[in-house]
Amino acid sequence: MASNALRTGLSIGGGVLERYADWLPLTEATPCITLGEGSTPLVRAESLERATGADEVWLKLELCNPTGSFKDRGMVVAVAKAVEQSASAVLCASTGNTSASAAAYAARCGLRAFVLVPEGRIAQGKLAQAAAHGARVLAVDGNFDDALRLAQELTDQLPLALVNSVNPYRIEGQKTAAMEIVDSLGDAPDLHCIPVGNAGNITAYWKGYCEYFHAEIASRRPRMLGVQAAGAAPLVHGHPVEKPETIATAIRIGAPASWDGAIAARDESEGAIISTTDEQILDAYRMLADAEGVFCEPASAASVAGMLARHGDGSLAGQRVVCTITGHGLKDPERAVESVTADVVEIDSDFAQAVAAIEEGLQ
Ligand code: AN7
Repeated sequence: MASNALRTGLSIGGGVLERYADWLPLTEATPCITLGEGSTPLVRAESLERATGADEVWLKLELCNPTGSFKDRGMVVAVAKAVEQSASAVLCASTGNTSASAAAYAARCGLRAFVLVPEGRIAQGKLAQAAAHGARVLAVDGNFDDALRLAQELTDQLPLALVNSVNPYRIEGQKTAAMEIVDSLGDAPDLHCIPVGNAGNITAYWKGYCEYFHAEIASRRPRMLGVQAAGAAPLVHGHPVEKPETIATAIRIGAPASWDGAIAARDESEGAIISTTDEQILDAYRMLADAEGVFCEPASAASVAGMLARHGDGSLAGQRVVCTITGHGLKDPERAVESVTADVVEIDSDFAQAVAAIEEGLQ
């Protein structure tokens, strides 16, 4: 009884560990930690329905998680297991969101966090999060793939818990997003679009859909459409990319750790992994903000860019589609300022000038 009271007191409604306990590798000794992750909104996107001919397009707003990205679902499980295993510190390599999430959950659990990031190539908001939560940041002179290699070497040698998605607990937690979608819609969609970087998330969604299908909670599984950035599209080319480049820094990854998981998701679902240009990603980024009121980071817009590139001809008629929106636009404020033309009029503190600016704006 006492432990139940403690559990429900951690967050009203419960987080991922509490709500999906039956589907996660928890034991009596796993602490039921939470920052209120999961239970993210699923919202209709009518402009995307018009653009693709789909009956329904839904956006799974993973940017509404506590640290502003989908990473929290997997991180809560990985950090809970690290606590269970008496780790005193966690470590990850990251393009930014994993490090923000690791730093937050470590802070909550009193663990030290070390994060390896490619120097100068992660969005400011993400760096600010790691700093705010007191993580030690190792700014690596190299790209994400170099940082991940180093992270694996370090955790092989030192008593630190590796909380990248090579840690299977991360995938277990992240699969709950697919389960939530089925719980919300009553069944799996026809098509699921998702950005792909290190490929943990597409692997996790596919696992979640498969588990619900085998448990007969879902009557079918979706085709998975993974979307990479053209300059960082190893899974499309079929070989690693040595120098990945894209403005979508979150998915600037040349050698995805969950390579096999992504390929299995693609093939078993009869789906596809495609690439879109940075321009297509930014067009989708602006469209989501402008036409749907959803301000995501560029990498997140890749799912929508990919859907539009493949199905902008109306070929989704009769289908129900879900796109995962993985991270928040506020993570990368410089990108927003650079890539949209802000509608700013400078005026004195003067009624008549304000009215003139408003009247002009209404035209
Ligand atoms: C917003 O934080 O890899 O294919 O180190 O931040 O599971 O890697 C982030 C990846 C998509 C790609 N959207 O997911 C990291 C990191 C956003 C992301 C992805 C990431 P995966």
